[in-house]
Amino acid sequence: MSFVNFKKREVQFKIVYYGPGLCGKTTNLQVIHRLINPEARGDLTSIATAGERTLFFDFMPLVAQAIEGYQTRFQLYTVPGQVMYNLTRRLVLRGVDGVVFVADSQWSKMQENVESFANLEENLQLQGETLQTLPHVLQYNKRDLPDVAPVHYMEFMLNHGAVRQSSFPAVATTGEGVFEALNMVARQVLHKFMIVHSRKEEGVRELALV
Ligand SMILES: Nc1nc2c(ncn2[C@@H]2O[C@H](COP(=O)(O)OP(=O)(O)OP(=O)(O)O)[C@@H](O)[C@H]2O)c(=O)[nH]1
Ligand SMILES: [Mg+2]
Repeated sequence: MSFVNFKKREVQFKIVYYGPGLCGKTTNLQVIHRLINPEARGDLTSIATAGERTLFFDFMPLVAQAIEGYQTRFQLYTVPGQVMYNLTRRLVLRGVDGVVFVADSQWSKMQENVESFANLEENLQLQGETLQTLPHVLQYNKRDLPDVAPVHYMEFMLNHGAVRQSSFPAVATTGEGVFEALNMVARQVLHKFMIVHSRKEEGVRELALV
């Protein structure tokens, strides 16, 4: 949930990377950590098994100048993709402001992508959220592999709602499509925040995007 601290002049948002096991969620955070200016990010914390599967979550804070006079913090999280960790996914999703849904482009993973997307919708509903109002983007990852489905097929499977969401082909290992997806979800999150807060009588009217 977005959080404003007027005293410290700080605004905080939570962005969650969601998707099936091994689709590349942790790799997204790793490449952001590697490529971004170190002054703009904190440490990457990963709670994983020896086999590098996410056990609880990965976490990394980013700092941006997005709202005039305020420090804007984006807290990036990943969920564990393995089906058995659904309770953990629900915990990580609490108070989410925006989602990057990472799909694995390989033909063999299409069913898992669809199931994970349905699982996201179900878990959001349990906390009174819905993808209809929650900022989110799709990332079609692993485009470098040989046996991948065409982007239009993935759109047909995962992006067929009334409103077409932004989607990005990606190769998370190199960073291709990673910042594009993050920038877009961050923009959507900020946009929603400004709309919601400009309606409230909290003295937040002074907030303005940079
Ligand atoms: N070829 C290729 N491999 C990738 C890409 N992105 C991630 N991988 C590899 O896929 C494997 C799984 O990546 P992770 O980032 O750990 O996947 P995850 O979604 O965090 O998996 P869980 O934590 O189990 O949910 C690793 O070996 C990555 O190096 C990509 O774009 N192309
Ligand atoms: Mg992971």
